Amino acid sequence: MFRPVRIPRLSSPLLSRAPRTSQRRGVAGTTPEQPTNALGTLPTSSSPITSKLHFFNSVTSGEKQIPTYRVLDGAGQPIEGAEVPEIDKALALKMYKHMVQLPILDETLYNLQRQGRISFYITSYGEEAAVIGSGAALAPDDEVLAQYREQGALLFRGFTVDDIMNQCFGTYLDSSGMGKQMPAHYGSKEFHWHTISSPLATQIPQAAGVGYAIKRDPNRRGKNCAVVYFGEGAASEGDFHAGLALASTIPTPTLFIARNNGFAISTPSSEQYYGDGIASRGPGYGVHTIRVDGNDVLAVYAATKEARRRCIEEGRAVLVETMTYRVGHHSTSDDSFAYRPRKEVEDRKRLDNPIMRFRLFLEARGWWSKDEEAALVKGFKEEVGAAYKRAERLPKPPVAEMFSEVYGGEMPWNLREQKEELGRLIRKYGRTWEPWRAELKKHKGEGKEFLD
Ligand SMILES: Cc1ncc(C[n+]2csc(CCOP(=O)(O)OP(=O)(O)O)c2C)c(N)n1
Ligand SMILES: [Mg+2]
Repeated sequence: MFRPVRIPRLSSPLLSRAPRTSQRRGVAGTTPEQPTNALGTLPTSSSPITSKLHFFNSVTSGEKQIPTYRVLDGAGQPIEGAEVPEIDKALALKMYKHMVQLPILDETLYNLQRQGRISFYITSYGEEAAVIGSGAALAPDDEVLAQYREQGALLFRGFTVDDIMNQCFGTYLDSSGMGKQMPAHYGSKEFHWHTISSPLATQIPQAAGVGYAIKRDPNRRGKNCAVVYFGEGAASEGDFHAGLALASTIPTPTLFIARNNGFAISTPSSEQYYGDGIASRGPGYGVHTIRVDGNDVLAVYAATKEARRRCIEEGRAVLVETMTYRVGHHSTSDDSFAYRPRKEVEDRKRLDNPIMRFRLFLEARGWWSKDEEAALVKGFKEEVGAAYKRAERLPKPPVAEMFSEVYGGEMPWNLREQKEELGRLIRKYGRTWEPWRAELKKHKGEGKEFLD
């Protein structure tokens, strides 16, 4: 969990130098100048002919990187020239509360995995603003295809802590996948959250397809968009390019949100791309693009809201790159201090803490106080503690459910065969062999659907 500390104004050397996540190895050529004399165009394109032998590798003019949009400084105050997005107290507090809730939930579930009580977990430490700021700017029925580190946006929609626990413990009340998925692979028809799939980037072209389905549906066209979250690491997959190409050539309301958190497990983003981050790729596909300070919740909110508006009004893809930093280990299968200095992480937590930046903003407006903070944290800790104890006591789903609802429609022949075979084995060993008896006891109904 983050420790709240007063953070200095943005004169800190750590924040004033270009963050490691957006560093380039050198910009060699700037965008070409437009020819001053009219030499015409090629017959097949409107590209003006030039006599200059000029190579380029930048999407900005001058040897500059794409700028990063920011509203709040490191101390939570609006920066010079920034327009604070229209946000009322109720929404601001809802966003803040979810930002505070997320690391409490993460800490509990991370520790439960360390104790061997769940098999896996993945935290969002440090990315609370990127996830909640963007999630808050969407309509509750926009279709979301997330990567795996965005559960904060799902909670924001109304998924409960109990829902999270039932999924992570794989209980019979798991509404995401009826106990079939690894922990942290949430899904919800009710909240328009497509089930997380582990293979990276598969959700990106799928999102372009969902955008296309929305475009074809007269009830949703002009009303909703498909939203896809992915890491900068996932953006190295071919699927990223397939998804952007699809959404730009067959225009669809698809909103691409890259979480550039500096790492893909142990691979730093400096080894992930040579160009100017993920944002530089948007113009290549003719897609409206913005880069935003991912630790500034108001900037992420404003950028996503405007991105969504363009997406829906123009029916075209938009790309948002949120610059943030993964403060936690990649997952419970990782020890990040094997590949990055502990001090770097401690410095980031202390100097650019997204929760603290927003809290200072709220306090300055008189919308939040120390006492309210203490009560909120206490309440969340109690809620999360009670929810995991409830889930831990619940049985796993009935054994026969292992085979149902894997696919829509009729059960395919191979699953029917496997189900029959399991039934034979349970009837043979289920009552007599202790390891099978013990295993069956963990399931609701104890396998009786096969025994009777
Ligand atoms: C196709 C594929 N390759 C590799 C992996 C293993 N893997 C899981 S997460 C991950 C890193 C992804 O990094 P990024 O997209 O930046 O997201 P982040 O974890 O930083 O949020 C990798 C390599 C995978 N799940 N799928
Ligand atoms: Mg990453």
